[in-house]
Amino acid sequence: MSHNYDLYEYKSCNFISNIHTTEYLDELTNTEIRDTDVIAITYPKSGTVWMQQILTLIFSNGDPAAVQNKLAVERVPWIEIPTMCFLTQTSPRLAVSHLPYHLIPVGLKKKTGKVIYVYRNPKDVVVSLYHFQNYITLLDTPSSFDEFLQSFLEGKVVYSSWFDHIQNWYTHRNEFNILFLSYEELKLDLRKSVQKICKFLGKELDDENLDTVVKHCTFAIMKVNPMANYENVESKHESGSFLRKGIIGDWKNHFTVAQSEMFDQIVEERLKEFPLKFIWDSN
Ligand code: PPS
Repeated sequence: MSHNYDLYEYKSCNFISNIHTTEYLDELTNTEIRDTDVIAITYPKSGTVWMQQILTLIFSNGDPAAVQNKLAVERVPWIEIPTMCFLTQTSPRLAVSHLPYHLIPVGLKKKTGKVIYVYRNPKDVVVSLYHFQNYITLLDTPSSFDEFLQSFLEGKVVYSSWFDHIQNWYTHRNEFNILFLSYEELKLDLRKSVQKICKFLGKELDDENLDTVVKHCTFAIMKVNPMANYENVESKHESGSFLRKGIIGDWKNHFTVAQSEMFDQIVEERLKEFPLKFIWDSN
């Protein structure tokens, strides 16, 4: 399908034309960061929208109206998308970003603001991104899963290499006020994960408000909330949605045994001695 979007490289990272501009990315590097800023960092398809929902609800003390009246991007914008107005938000600014470590505003590296880095097992990331590219107009449709898997492993996808992203963020973790959290932890125990996030942010919720946060952050409720499921995004076809399956281990329905073994070997080589562990299935 022909469209007006293309990937382009800026400082070793792939961005989307007409969405990201180099002028704004330059400006962002030196933008002022406030003590009260909270930014969830993710590689694409690792739990960004989930964090938009969780952060909104925590900061509204579990008020469901906060996630029912406004699109997730309007409440918790991507910092690197100029039209989303991160810079003009009032404090506390809640935001998300897929930016690699080297392009993040330098102010954050002075331990100003708080960062929550959410990561997901990369086999599920690649599957989720594959379906997303088949669905959304602004990214090219892959010719096959196998071809897409190769592109992912070579970092020839939006935001480039998953390996570089997680490694660089983790290596430089001491420069930030940062919490690392996995998609799978959120999925396996959402309540405990929300409590962990609250503790990190210094927010206290009573049991009732915590219950409301958890309820409105479940996949089932988010999927039927048009403000969270991005029903307004331009898509290539009617079937499909932003919130697709929301499970751990869907890669098993897509990878062949050979692809899985090859992927495991690359993970082992690229992440030798990397301390964060990944959860590959829900058992
Ligand atoms: S994006 O486009 O990068 O912002 O996508 P992102 O939000 O990072 O990731 C989308 C995947 O996260 C899943 N998701 C959830 N899973 C479980 N529970 C909840 N509440 C939830 N919210 C979002 C979403 O379904 C995408 O994963 P897949 O595997 O494609 O379903």
